[in-house]
Amino acid sequence: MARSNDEVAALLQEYADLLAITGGDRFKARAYEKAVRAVAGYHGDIAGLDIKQLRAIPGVGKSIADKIGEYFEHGSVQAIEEVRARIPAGVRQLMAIPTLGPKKAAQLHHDLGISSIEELVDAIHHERLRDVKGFGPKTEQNILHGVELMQQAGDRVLINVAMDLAEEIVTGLAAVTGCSRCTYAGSLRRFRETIGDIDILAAAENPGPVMKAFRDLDLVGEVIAGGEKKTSIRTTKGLQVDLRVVPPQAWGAALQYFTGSKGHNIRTREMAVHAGLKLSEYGIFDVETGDLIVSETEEEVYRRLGLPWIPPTLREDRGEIEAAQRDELPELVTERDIRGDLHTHTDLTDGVSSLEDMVATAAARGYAYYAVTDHAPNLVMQRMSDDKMLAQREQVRELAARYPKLTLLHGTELNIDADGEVDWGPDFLAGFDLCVASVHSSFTQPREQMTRRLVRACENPYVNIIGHPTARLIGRRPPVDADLDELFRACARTGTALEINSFPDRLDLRDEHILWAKQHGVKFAINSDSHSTTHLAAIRYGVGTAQRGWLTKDDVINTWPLSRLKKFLRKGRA
Ligand code: DGT
Ligand code: CA
Ligand code: CA
Ligand code: ZN
Repeated sequence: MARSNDEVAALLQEYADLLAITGGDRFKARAYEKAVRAVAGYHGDIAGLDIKQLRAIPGVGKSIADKIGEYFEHGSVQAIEEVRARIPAGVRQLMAIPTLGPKKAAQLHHDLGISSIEELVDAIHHERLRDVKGFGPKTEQNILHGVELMQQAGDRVLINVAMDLAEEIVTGLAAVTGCSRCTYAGSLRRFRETIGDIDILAAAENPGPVMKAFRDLDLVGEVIAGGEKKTSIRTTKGLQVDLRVVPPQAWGAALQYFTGSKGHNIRTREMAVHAGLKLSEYGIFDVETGDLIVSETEEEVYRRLGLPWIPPTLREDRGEIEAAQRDELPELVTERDIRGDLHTHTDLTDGVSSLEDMVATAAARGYAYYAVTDHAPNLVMQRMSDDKMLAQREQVRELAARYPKLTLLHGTELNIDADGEVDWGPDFLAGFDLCVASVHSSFTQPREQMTRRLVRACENPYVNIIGHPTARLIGRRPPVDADLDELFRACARTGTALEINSFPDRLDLRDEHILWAKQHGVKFAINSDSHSTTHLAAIRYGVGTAQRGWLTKDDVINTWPLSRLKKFLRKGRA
């Protein structure tokens, strides 16, 4: 996913929101929203395109292409600056509250003169919102929750944003003469779902040239602190990046230290102390003599503590030290183990790539199987019909002939309605190779109803996978409230897999829930939920999340050979 695509998509989204609140025409705002998806999902880097090539992107018309061109040329777009200037900064802050949205923010500003988050919270506490049309006690709770979500997310960024940046930096620094190793550490190496800052580690006898190259990177907005061994910068987008340069012989100890987590490191340091050793970022030392014992590789560091090497995704002090001591660390699922993707979309619904392109990308990834699962009709805006679905099935069957090594599965993503029913009855459902079923509406149902709803979906013999089970959007929508114990039991009992949705703003199920579900004997599917050919590669984030949930290959149905998978998909069907 190219960074400039994301930047432009964010800019267009902001414009669409601004248009919505300034009462601009709705049609225009919609057009911008469509362009947002097209640009975000575009298969190449749009920074290299001229106006004509930009216009060739479906959903990008002349005026949008011109604005994108203007952005690349001048770094800003006048039309957007103008609407921005018409809206007070405080109101723009309100717009960002996920559960409020641009229109309601504008309404509150207009009717009550609210122009900051503090004023909004205050107004809610004084029940002043209730006099405004369309606001009631429930909306108030929702808004407060949104404010909370926003504050929790703080300045952390989604993992893909940090990863794209980190990989760019690592590539740049690794090319510097004298740099013998370079990698990212910290929460990113542990694949946490959000990242506070990026930690980069490099090895060089002489740190100077690496430090200089770092400060000179294009993405540097400001240097926060610079020293001989450590430099911290803030990128032009506001994310902090710390670089440490260590001598090559201290690489292992430094990598272990800066990978963290803090909790894990406290445990390893205690273990060292008990053994009469001292563990620091420079190595393991004998306390009495002060002699350096080991430091060059992480394996050596762990071995000296009497432990096997512990994968970074487990280093959260959640029992990994004890498991390592017993030599019972799980053999974690890896990206190479994934044989196929079981939840993907095409431009027949809200995807931006054609069926042909999606399948070609899957084949190029070396997948053994691949499921096309476009949205079912109850998600009305996707305009699906029985006929369209059947026609797509024909297309899928025809396309299959071109890919002898890839088995194409025809599926759908059903909508679990408020009562736990799905879009079609058994006769039509029986025609699919597999069905994902997800919650796409009534997100705020009370716990009991939500639990019953999800359990009923599991009991449907045609539902194979519960898609993005908690429906959360990181920093934007809270998870649904359900009794997860009951859901996990239902999954295990009925042979329904839980999805680990790899989309970086979902990562749903999340790590802790995965660990918990695994204890119930639940199986999982790590899916990309791709809406573009560029999204298939995001499966790495799902795999990282699965690792954080201690999953092995056997826990994940889309690592299985096709024959075993097919048996699982038959579920309770007649
Ligand atoms: P983040 O940046 O909030 O996403 O999380 P981390 O884990 O990347 O935390 P960060 O950047 O503050 O530090 C990177 C690693 O360096 C951390 O995981 C462990 C190590 N570290 C940093 N400060 C300390 C400390 O005060 N004590 C210990 N034991 N380790 C530290
Ligand atoms: Ca960090
Ligand atoms: Ca840091
Ligand atoms: Zn979905």
